[in-house]
Amino acid sequence: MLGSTEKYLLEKIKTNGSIHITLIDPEKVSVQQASHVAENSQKSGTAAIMIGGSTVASQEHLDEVVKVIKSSVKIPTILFPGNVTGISMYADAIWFMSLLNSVDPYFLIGAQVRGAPLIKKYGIEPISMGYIIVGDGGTAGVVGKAVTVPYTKPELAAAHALAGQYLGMRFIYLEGGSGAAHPVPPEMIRAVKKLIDIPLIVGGGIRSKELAVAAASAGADIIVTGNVTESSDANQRISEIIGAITGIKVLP
Ligand code: 1GP
Repeated sequence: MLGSTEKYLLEKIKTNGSIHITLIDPEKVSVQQASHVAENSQKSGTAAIMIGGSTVASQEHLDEVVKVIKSSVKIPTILFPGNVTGISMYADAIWFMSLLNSVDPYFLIGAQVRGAPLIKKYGIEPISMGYIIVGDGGTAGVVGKAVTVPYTKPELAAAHALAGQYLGMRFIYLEGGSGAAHPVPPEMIRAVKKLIDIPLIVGGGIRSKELAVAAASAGADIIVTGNVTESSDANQRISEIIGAITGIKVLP
């Protein structure tokens, strides 16, 4: 049985084509800034707000950030945890994710075992996702002890993604690393999309509508942007990105 946030995302992809999600890293923002970014992103047409990062400053701050976002916007809040400490009882949903190319069992299944009972207790909707860190991978790659898939090996990324699908995961996330100088290349997105039948999320270094269109046209169903929200012309850039990717549909 699918939860309401997952149904909402699938429905939105079906009707709109590629959709956009705003990522807010609680470590980088004050409670006020978080509310501001969420409100503006909603106005620009973002589908949901993801909250998380590779490291979390304090659980209390995370809770405050999630609470303020929930009270500022109507769109769903989805946790994007780097660890068990990334769980907040105030969120609607959580990417229940496994870092498929980590060499550390903790990031494959250890953290999930610790987090699962909490998620159940808090009534947060888990959305199963296979997370693959590619390219230089940034902080997430180092913290998650990933053997990152080089951009020159799209077929390897695709094999990871298919393995995730066969394990029962319902979304795949290709992560180029927050602030990546070069986002995930279209050839890699295309190779992954060709092999899987589940929605594909792409993020890391997407900061213009051109880059977003390139990713969406190659097969990204969900484009995640984080850093863009910190720029002075954030609203305009997010609106442009959403305007440009809406309606782009690529079949597997
Ligand atoms: C990081 O993919 C996301 O997990 C977003 O990256 O901050 O570079 O947009 P940016």
